[in-house]
Amino acid sequence: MRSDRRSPAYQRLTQPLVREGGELRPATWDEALDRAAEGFRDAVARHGPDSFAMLSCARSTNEMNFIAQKFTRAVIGTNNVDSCNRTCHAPSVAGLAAAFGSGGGTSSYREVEETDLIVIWGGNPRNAHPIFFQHVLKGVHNGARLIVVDPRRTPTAEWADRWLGLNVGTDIPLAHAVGREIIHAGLVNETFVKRATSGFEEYRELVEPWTLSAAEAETGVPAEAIRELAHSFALAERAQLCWTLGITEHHNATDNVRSLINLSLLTGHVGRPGSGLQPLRGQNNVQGGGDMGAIPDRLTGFQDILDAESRAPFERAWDTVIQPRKGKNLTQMFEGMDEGEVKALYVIGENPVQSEPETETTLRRLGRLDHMVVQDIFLTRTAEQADVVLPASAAWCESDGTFTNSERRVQLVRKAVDPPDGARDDIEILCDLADRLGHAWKTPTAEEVWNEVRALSPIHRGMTYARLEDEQGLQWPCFSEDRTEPSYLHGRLWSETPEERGEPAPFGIVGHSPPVDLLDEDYPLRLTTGRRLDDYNTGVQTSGFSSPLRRGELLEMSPEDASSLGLQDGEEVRVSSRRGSVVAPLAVSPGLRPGLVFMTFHFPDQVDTQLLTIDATDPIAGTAEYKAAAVRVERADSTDGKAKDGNRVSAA
Ligand SMILES: Nc1nc2c(c(=O)[nH]1)N[C@H]1C(S)=C(S)[C@@H](COP(=O)(O)OP(=O)(O)OC[C@H]3O[C@@H](n4cnc5c(=O)[nH]c(N)nc54)[C@H](O)[C@@H]3O)O[C@H]1N2
Ligand SMILES: Nc1nc2c(c(=O)[nH]1)N[C@H]1C(S)=C(S)[C@@H](COP(=O)(O)OP(=O)(O)OC[C@H]3O[C@@H](n4cnc5c(=O)[nH]c(N)nc54)[C@H](O)[C@@H]3O)O[C@H]1N2
Ligand SMILES: [Mo]
Repeated sequence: MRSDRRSPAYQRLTQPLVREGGELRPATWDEALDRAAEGFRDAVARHGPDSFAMLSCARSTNEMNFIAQKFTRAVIGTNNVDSCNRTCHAPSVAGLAAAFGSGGGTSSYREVEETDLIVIWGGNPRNAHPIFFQHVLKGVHNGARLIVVDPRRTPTAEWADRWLGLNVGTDIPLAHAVGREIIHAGLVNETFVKRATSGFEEYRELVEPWTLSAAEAETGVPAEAIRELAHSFALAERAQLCWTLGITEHHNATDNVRSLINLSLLTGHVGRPGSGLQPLRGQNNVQGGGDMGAIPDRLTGFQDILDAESRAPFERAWDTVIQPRKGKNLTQMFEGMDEGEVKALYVIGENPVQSEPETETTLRRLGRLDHMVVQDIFLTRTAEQADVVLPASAAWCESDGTFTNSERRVQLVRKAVDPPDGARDDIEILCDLADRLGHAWKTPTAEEVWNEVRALSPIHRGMTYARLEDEQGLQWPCFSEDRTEPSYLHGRLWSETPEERGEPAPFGIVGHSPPVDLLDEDYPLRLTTGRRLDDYNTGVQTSGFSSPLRRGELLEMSPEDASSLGLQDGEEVRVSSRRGSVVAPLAVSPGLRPGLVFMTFHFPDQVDTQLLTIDATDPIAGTAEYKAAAVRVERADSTDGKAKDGNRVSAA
């Protein structure tokens, strides 16, 4: 029988906590807010504003994210603000911005219904984006072909016309081989390439070595399947190229993204109805958090922090001077703790102790802080490390405001229930702290905050609450109240005149770089980590419900590997990487190819997958290579004793 590895339910936080004599104890709101503000004031006084860092909540509203970055920039005076976007789609934003000047997905959900080919590359929306997947199924129903590129035969792949099972970390060779085949078969959209792109010649030389057979050897995908993908993509009248973390959680993630964008440039599958690029964003409002400026290099509406003209309206509105330099991203904040540069951390709705790679490294870094405040709806493992814990309301049902989804659509959310007694709205807490730090911010309504967003961000200007209500949400850009822009971006690239076309989109000249954690005799299996339908991220929000379908953490392995290792379905196995080891039940899974094993990170209180993952990050976006660790799997009782035990409860 399987052991029950479900996490205990987390209890809602209803009282502030402060640390005293090493322990967290209950406190009044006044005491906790005073302590929180004092710690921030102290850090700034002793080490300057850049010793402060803010993690803002991608599950909370646009309005709260706007206030969180305003607090960071106007009250503290630093640009050190970021969110979990860093752990997932920051490379998509960086790659799209490098190609097209702005980092948003280029098309809309509706267009997936009205297209001829849908390619899902490194994503499993059947499980992770079920609403988007309904649009995919409508597209398929309307006649679109569906091709899935994923090392695992996922539930999404089960619906596909064709599944390309590639080796983890070989997306660039695969994309380059597709590009080369399109060129050699004479299927390039030459007019588009000539008019709207730059760097084609260099790209042609770059992909030339990636023949179908060279790519087959590297990726494991049969040459014939690569050829078919190339021809289908180039010949489709309209095509959608969608990707998620299989592309972005790698040490070379921005390059991965560029290699996919190259395919849309070759074929002109961008900037037209039904054709486009869609990174499916992760958390319910991670798109909005970034749009609001809760990122270290952009102000609200993606305005460049380095540009004085962009900063000026914010400085006037807030009567402050905004630092003319990029702040630290989440990855750099954690490195900055090691280096003594970051001394005070304010975490709103994030659980980095269980979501960052290499748990021990994360804990060591947090331990070096002088002051940490965690504002959450639950007492997370991260909150347990804090000096002050502030109980928040849950934005998705206990607050008013707006969320922005992956297709850039801003939608109203309404308070449906009251927060539990003792918990307070995230915005109200931020305003009380601002007040204690010398900025008399009267707590605004969500609509008042939104109107400030509209005044400062041209791409949101036309979206009044009344319009959002009447029109069931609006997509950015929305420059004026009387207009609606097309549902896809970059139509300019198809204009006849160079002035209207603007900057050409450059091909990304990016080479292959295999995963950092190399396979060898001791660690011969590739572990990739990801999601299941029934659980959410670090499990804090989903551990509380029980269902017979939920099985806790499992080590999924191909039947071939299980048989050659002599392991049975259901038995306890020890999984070890160069960083640590955990015990989990084995699930023999026909969806996995030999050499590949899979785990989630949904049950860290029982099995801490992050002891296995590697802290190797993309140099441009800062995203960690969660998708590729090297591991060894053996029967649980045959441990060599060297590895650290990552199981908090006994394996029985
Ligand atoms: N049910 C549920 N839904 C969720 C979440 C959740 O926890 N639970 N989390 C939300 C969040 S924050 C996010 S960011 C999204 C993530 O959504 P997804 O990115 O779709 O989810 P993952 O399972 O992390 O990874 C997607 C796929 O990448 C594949 N993959 C691994 N390595 C590679 C590779 O080298 N190349 C390619 N091409 N593919 C590879 C994996 O096999 C996996 O099927 O989901 C969101 N939705
Ligand atoms: N091994 C491995 N690790 C990964 C990934 C992977 O694929 N593999 N994926 C990465 C990705 S894509 C992501 S996004 C991260 C997720 O990492 P995190 O964002 O750190 O993890 P979550 O479990 O989503 O934590 C969300 C927290 O927000 C709190 N919260 C929810 N709503 C509110 C609210 O309205 N207000 C406040 N104040 N708090 C709220 C919840 O209680 C919870 O503690 O994990 C990353 N880590
Ligand atoms: Mo995510």
